[in-house]
Amino acid sequence: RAEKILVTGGTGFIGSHTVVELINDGYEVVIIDDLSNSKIEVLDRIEKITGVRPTFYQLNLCDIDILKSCFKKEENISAIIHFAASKAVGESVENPLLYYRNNLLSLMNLLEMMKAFETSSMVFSSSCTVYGQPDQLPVDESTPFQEAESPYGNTKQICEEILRDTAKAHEQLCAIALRYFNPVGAHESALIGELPNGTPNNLVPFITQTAAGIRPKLSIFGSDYNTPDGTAIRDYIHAVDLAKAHVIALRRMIEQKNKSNFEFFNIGTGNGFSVLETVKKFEEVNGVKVNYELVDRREGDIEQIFADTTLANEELGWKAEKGLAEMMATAWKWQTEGAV
Ligand code: GDU
Repeated sequence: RAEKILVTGGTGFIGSHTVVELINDGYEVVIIDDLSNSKIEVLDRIEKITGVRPTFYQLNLCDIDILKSCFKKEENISAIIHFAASKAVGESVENPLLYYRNNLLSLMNLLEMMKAFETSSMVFSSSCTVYGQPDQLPVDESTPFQEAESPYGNTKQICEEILRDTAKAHEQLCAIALRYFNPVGAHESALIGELPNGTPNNLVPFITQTAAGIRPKLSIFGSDYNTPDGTAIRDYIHAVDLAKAHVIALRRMIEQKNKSNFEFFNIGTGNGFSVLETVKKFEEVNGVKVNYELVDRREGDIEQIFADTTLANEELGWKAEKGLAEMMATAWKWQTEGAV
């Protein structure tokens, strides 16, 4: 019998890519998503890629009674991969309570379910945002958290603390937090990808929409940073590589190979690219032009961050396989062929 995995946020960007990898690895998948930032058609796309349609519940994780009835109905959920969360940095500054409620309550409700229904493992979506602007680069997992730059970032820090404390108090529970750097790119089939609601906040969807003529111009935020070309540097990681890291982390806990019942890993490539380098790579790989202008810095942005991935490489046996060219090619293929 296949292990049954609950994927919250399973119709979202990273969630959908991970569902595909899970199904391909023989897991049974149950998705919970409130569709606040994704579309139901993603289920058709997952089915098209894998031949399997996952069980789907449209519900909000903050409602513990409905969540409980879902756990009762499903029985024997072995593990949870918890993606569902609000993730727009700017919106979190304007509406912090929404972010604290959604992101903290959903995690706490799931942990209650894990206790009540003997589900032992959780993979949690964390972010490199927990580090703020680190003093030393690349940043490794021993780097202490700095004060969060936004309520969104603060929820990721607090969620990790909730996991740490809960794992300490309940030794039957275990969790792995994956600290994502900047996830981009799309599945090679172009059937699933990143589908931002409204105007994109993130760089790569803005690049692809500008190249497609949906947006007139990309604004590059800041050209006076202390970096070789003056634009900010990030560690972009392909969504499929990131999805695979989740399956590996999950298996580590199911097979009880984890070294403690709360672990955390950086998930990036280890390579930093500037915004300008990223735009140039996109143009070069796809043979299209991106209309851009250099403008002022965006508030709350850090200058540069990229990962030391030694721990994930050695402990998880995971390494990013796809480079920036493939990220830019698949993002464009998704924009032009697949976006629902
Ligand atoms: N950028 C632009 N123009 C745009 C959008 C972005 O120049 O239109 C720049 C940003 O200023 C930044 C880089 O591109 O230098 C990457 O920006 P993104 O918004 O794509 O990503 P961030 O590094 O800001 O965001 C990442 C994660 C978020 C959250 C955030 C926390 O994608 O989910 O964790 O870190 O800061």
